[in-house]
Amino acid sequence: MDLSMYPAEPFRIKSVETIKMNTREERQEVIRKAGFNTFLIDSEDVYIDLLTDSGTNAMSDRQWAGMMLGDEAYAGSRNFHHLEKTVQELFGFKHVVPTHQGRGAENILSRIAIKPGQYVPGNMYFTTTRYHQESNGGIFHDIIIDEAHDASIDLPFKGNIDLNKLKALVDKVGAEQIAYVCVAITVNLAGGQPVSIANLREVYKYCQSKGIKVFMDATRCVENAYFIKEREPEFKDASIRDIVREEFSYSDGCTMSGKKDCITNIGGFLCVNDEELFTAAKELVVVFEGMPSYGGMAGRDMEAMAIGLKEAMQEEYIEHRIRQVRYLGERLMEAGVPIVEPVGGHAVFLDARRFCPHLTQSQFPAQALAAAIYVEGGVRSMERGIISAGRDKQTGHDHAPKLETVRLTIPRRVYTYTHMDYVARTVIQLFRHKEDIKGLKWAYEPKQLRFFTGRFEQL
Ligand code: PM9
Repeated sequence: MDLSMYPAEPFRIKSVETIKMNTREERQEVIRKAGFNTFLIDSEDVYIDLLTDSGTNAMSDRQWAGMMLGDEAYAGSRNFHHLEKTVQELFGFKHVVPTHQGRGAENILSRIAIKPGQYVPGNMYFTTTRYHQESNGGIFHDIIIDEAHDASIDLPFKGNIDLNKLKALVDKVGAEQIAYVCVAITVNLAGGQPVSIANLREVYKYCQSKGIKVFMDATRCVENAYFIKEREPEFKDASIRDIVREEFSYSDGCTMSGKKDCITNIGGFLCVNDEELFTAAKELVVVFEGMPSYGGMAGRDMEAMAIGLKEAMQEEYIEHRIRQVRYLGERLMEAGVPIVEPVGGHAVFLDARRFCPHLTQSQFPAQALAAAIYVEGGVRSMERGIISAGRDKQTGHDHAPKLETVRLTIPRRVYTYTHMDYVARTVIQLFRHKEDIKGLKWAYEPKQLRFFTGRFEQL
């Protein structure tokens, strides 16, 4: 192992939170009571929590100090102005509409930009994003490159859009039938895979020629920028800040879940350049979120978000972040554990099809694997396969994605390399007796976003 590949933490620890491990027998009882759904386990019963990187970040001393500067006025909070100015400077968009989290921004964008029956092409679906698009009459259309659906293909920019797929859709339905193109940077469900600047450029150029708007899902835009610096020769000497600005120059706006790359625990925003869309967004934000100067966030949260976004642009921070995730992935690969390759930005995705070859997709291998990992070592992960994909809105049939994965998601600045070693040991140990993992069936299936609260029984 080349240790120089894994930089030490670029921070020291000022405040700690004790974690403890329960027994295997206790965990067996916990998972049964949780209906084999890791979302339904109490945090107290988890040793290492890799459910998500969303809102689970450790804030810095500067962010906590900023919390004390919260201006909790109902309207015109100075923290909003700080956030607005920070986002305008770092992202380059004209207007910023705050929301309580990412899906608040997705709701507003979908309502103002989609007419029923229009298509919303995107580089792989995301659960909440597609939900809002579909509930506003949109039709999601996947335009990611084919390779992104194959866990074992290793490509530098596996999140890229296949321009030919986009062109084929536009030729078939007409440009006026495209609400906008939604480009996620990085692509969560493909494994946190990045999109190159070359791809963003060609997609935007084409969309402009057809009068189609491009909106980015900016949720992990800083992680995407790191991969561009690492893998796109044109940007090897550019700063992360400049690359982030370059990314957004190929779009008309974005939605942002501030709970990821803003290194905070809550918040989000929508950015647009267009004046009419901005007016429409401000009209709707008061219905769903709050005044356009707080959008469901407290003043202190907006302050923490403005500071966190600037911290996320620091080169040492993002290098450690990406390499720590890669460290876990490489420990697993060395032991022959099948994962989605290459390792992406925020998580290591286990390939449940190859991990549990004795289970068919209709026996929910990824859901079963996530439950088994919890029992094995108190590590909480998340299913990202057939359960997360939900049902087709028209036919009611299950979407059956090629990627059937379990996500080990690393919160920002929370765990150390030693924690990653523990997680790797747990998964490797389970891999050695993987035949013991039993399939699952539904006990309760919620109507929407079923993965959050669904319950299962062992077959
Ligand atoms: N992502 C995640 O764990 C939390 C909700 S799903 C378990 O990955 C993208 C790319 C996301 C995302 C949330 C949202 C929604 C939009 N786009 O959770 O509403 O990864 O802030 O953001 C989660 P909010």
